[in-house]
Amino acid sequence: MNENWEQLLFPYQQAAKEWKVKLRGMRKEFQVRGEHSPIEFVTSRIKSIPSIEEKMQRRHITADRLTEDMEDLCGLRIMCPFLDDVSDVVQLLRRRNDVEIVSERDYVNNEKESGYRSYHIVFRYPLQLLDGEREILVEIQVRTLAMNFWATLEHSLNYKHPGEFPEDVHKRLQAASETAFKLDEEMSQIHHELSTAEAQQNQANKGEK
Ligand code: 0O2
Ligand code: 0O2
Repeated sequence: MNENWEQLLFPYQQAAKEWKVKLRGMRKEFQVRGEHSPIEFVTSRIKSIPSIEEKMQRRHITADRLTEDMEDLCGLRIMCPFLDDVSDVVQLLRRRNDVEIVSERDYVNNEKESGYRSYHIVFRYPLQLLDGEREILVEIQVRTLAMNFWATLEHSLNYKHPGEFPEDVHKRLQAASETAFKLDEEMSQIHHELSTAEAQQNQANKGEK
């Protein structure tokens, strides 16, 4: 990697590492409390240099505005087991005092034309560097396992066949996204029913004592 890129991207690499620890820590905390964790697993990536250059051109972002205008240099992804968990994770992030939320995009309820669903949050994070504190932008995408399944495969199909999909493929991918969403709704409903039944059982057991 060119030295300039390495220096520019270092804080984002560091932030990604710190946030992986924080988010995986949240999952662990639910586990030690014996509670359902709305976080199944967490991944991260630093935006690749070709992808940064492509976006700078497409969005007319100049080099001096790069770190302010490109909000996803540091990206994390939280995969949730159930649909309801997505909003729970968003609430958990909103409540934290180590982030200042800049923007939120709800592609879960407002899916993209492609069929893509996820909840995107961009926030400012005060990173501690040798010269002191620096606020950098971090993007977190929150999605269910089914949304992740669809987005990962759609992305790899797009990668192998760059450009626009043929119209019939586009429609089939939209339909596949709808099927994945129905699966999410059904699994969430089952989870809700089982949790309610368990809570009622616990209540009844308490009454017997
Ligand atoms: P664990 O204990 O499985 O959570 P690293 O920083 O080394 O931990 P790395 O190499 O940067 O992680 O990779 P990345 O892409 O950030 O995250 C990969 C993590 O996501 C790995 O966790 C994978 O096990 C996990 N992962 C990827 N796909 C799935 C999946 O479908 N289901 C589950 N449950 N996990 C998945 P680790 O690092 O092994 O830690
Ligand atoms: P990378 O760097 O390859 O990981 P833009 O980034 O300009 O395309 P914008 O408005 O800045 O778009 O952000 P948006 O659309 O809210 O989020 C962009 C990111 O969301 C993408 O990053 C994907 O991770 C994901 N995404 C958005 N739309 C789709 C889609 O139709 N299919 C899939 N699979 N993922 C999508 P990049 O561009 O891949 O970044």
